[in-house]
Amino acid sequence: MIWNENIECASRDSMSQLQTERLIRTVKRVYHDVPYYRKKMQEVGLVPEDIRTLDDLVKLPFTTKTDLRDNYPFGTFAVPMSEIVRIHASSGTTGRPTVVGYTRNDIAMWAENVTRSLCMAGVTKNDLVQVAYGYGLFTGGLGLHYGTENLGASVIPISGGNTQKQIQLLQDFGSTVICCTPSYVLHIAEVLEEMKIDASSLKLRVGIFGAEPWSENMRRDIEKKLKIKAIDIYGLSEVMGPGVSCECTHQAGMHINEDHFIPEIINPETLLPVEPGEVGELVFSTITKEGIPLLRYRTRDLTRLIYDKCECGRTLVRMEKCKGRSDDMLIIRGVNVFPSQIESVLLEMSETEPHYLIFVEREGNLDTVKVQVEVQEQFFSDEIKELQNLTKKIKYKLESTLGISVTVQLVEPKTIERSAGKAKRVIDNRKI
Ligand code: DLL
Repeated sequence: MIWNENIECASRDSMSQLQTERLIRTVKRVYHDVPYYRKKMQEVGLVPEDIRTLDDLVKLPFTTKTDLRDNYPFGTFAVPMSEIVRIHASSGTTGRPTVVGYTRNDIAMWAENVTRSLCMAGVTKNDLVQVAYGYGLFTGGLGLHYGTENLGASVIPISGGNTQKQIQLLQDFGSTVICCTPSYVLHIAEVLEEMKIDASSLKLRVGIFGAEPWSENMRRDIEKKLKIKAIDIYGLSEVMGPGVSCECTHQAGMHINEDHFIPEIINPETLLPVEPGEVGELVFSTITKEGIPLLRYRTRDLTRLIYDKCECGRTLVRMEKCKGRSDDMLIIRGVNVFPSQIESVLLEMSETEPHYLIFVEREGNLDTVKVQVEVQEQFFSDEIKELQNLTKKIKYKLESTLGISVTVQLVEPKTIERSAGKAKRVIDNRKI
């Protein structure tokens, strides 16, 4: 089902017209209402009247996470606090979190976008949706919650963690949809196996997974273990939360809700737009948000845009599964390495589990990478020679994919810490 056909299947011309009108309005608003934006525009000699078409977007300065942090907590809000009905904040591994505020209209707009996403994933009002993203300052739980209610499906607001309880509700309530991080659902699958519960005895049919990068190989693994369709959902708190884009059942890229968010892809070094279809950093301008509108926000996520019409009939532009983040990219002895490449290799192996850690150290002037990965129970034999052979095999595959040398350490199943939210997979101990 398509939730809002007029928009989701609009012609490129009418979408561009709508985006242009909304962009012009947003630029005027922020110039007048947010001193931060006025100052930034004045610095490059821009007035709102300079922005007349979508092509003028590139004239606007970028906004970064640092800009939001410098104006912590509410400095970039565009409305008085009396209009703000909800506040969320991004986890932020270091320093201050990024704070976002929503007006009543923003909450309704967010719910609409998540409802569209659920419909893309094939969820209907007859579904029971177990929301296992964290509820709280993180946008995952409440974002999926409002979208599910708006669709008219039944929401089970269990939040993240408490895996035994998750499984009990999957069994007793017969949840048909689960929403959580891909790493957490793999943990649920693992506990199901330990409890000797056959996944096909559950009613689960769809999973809506996001909030962290995950590879195609991980998708296949989840689909096989849980016998469900695994759908990728994307979003970030600064721009709204989950539902900025989502895959449809064709699983061929995530449709961006372009009537609210204009995407651009730039080269993160030159900051210039890339050629259409090329990979680069995703940048969003919000064109309907009231609480905290963002102009040209640099997400740091790397992807590319697909403009062809999708088989589902939607014309909304699609973004490919995120390749990683420009700031997650590891530079190891001058070579660019993405954690997602390592994940892909590990998940192709039949002997390993999808649980791994990447350690980066600096010894003298040399960077070293160690990949720690769990081995499946049946392969974790006491025969040292076999384990040595497996280590060699993984090392060879990783090295030929990445073009750098790595050390591989096999560990026993279930020794790497599991997370109920976003998994932390890279431990970079270099002091640079
Ligand atoms: O993670 C919002 C969200 C919640 C999205 C639930 C999907 C599902 P933040 O905590 O602000 O917001 O983190 C945003 O997470 O810039 C990406 O780097 C990453 N991310 C989110 N979704 C995906 C995805 C939420 N599907 C940051 N694939 C983003 C890859 C993702 N990375």
